[in-house]
Amino acid sequence: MVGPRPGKQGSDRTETRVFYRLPSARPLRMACLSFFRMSLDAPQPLSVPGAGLRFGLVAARFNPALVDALAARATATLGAAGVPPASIEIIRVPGSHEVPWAAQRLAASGRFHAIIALGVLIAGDTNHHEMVGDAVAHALMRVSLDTRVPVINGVIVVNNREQAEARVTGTHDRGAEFAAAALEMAALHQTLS
Ligand code: RBF
Repeated sequence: MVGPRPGKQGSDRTETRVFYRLPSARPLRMACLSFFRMSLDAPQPLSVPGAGLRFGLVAARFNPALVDALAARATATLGAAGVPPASIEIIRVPGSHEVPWAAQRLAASGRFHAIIALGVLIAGDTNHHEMVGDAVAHALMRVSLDTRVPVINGVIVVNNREQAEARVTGTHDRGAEFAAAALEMAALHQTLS
């Protein structure tokens, strides 16, 4: 709000109309972005012994090189924690949109302490990837709460391939982070069951 405009100089008339100045688009956009941007302050992974824990892993086949790398890093992290390969069941689905259904089937089987759901959604000409990403996130949360089996949302939503590579094989190692979260939640699931 700018406030009431003073009257013309030399005039005793004060204009009472109130003027609002529209904010320029840039600060507004920055405010929205920082409001919706998630923190990057990830926790230090706990050292959770993986022996005796069983994991279901669902991976989309869309963007195969990226999703395969996510899956490889996730399974390597589980292995390093002592989870034998036989305790990790991997199933593939066409795309990220199909991941929640498969996660639901695995979770409902009662055979796993945690499920890891992996996919990479990259923007095309539209915001389709954001819509699918939102739907998948909600569905995975629902599966987790309905079945009481922790489900790790490892479906990455990015604007371009470069961002995806940075998160999968570059400066970040999301596959390892998802596996670390799965180990922690699986142990918690075992303790609280
Ligand atoms: N699936 C993904 O996992 N990642 C993608 O980046 C992706 N992009 C898509 C783009 C379009 C235009 C369409 C139609 C589908 C895409 N899918 C993607 C596949 C989607 O998750 C799902 O498998 C299909 O829509 C079939 O339900």
